[in-house]
Amino acid sequence: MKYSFLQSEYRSSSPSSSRYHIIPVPLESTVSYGTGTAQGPAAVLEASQQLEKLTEGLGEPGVYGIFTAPPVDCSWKNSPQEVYVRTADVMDQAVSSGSVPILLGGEHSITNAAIELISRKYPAGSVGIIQFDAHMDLRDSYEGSVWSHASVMRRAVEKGIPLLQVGVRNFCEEELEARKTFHVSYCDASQVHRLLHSASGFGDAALPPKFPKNVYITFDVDCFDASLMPATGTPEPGGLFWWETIELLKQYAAKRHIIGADVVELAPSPGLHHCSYTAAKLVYVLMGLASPALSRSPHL
Ligand SMILES: [Mn+2]
Repeated sequence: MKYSFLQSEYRSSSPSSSRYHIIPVPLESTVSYGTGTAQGPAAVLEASQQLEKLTEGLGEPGVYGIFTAPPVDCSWKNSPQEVYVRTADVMDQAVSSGSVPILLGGEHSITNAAIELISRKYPAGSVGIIQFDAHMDLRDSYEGSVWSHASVMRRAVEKGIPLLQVGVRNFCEEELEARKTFHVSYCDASQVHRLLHSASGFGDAALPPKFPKNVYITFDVDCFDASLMPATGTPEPGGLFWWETIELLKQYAAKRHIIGADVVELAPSPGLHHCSYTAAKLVYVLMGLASPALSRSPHL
């Protein structure tokens, strides 16, 4: 890739001395509507050059070191699962060196790598996934593939990983059923909208008290309202805007420990460079939320 994350402000530090490992995964094999998500990682890295060192309320995440890994080889022979395992290996290295892996997609199926990592590396039930998405992605399979972006969260819940979905507003009957079967928690987009205008605010934002202490955040950019994020394969109206997204992320981060994250499904579009920048800024906010508490100076 031409750029590393925020290289305009920080010299790329070594993997072992970097708290954050940015891992580009330009996979695009099962997308069903608009295309272009293979260009997502490069667009986020380029847009990150426009960020400032500080991010409001979260201090300066970059001082903890950012390492941008080479892009994961997204070719495969028999199954895209080969790509997920390869990606999980890279994430595993990051976690083993005490770093937080952050994947840049690529299509949402790359979260299968995080599912593999969680199953491989952590005791059963000790990590939950918080999914920001317009869709549930809970189909058993889609267009003949169990590795589809539309099935990725089904793979997670089948493995017993607790799931909280945020921002959903388009789904099918099979997915509603799966939500019940697998006891999925949720704060759908309509609910976010109602809470936003209620006197009590977001409260616990549907985070169950028993939800694991460690969380992995997967953020499909189509969770954002289509007007803020048109550069994605399946844009949906009625989505989240910036501040409520940040507020919800902060609520969850205050109560849980973030072990890793991904930002997926950006399909950069000429003339819509604000979308790439929005995704880059979100990545930097996620770093800030995964920072040690001491870095969160109230003055910044
Ligand atoms: Mn998705």
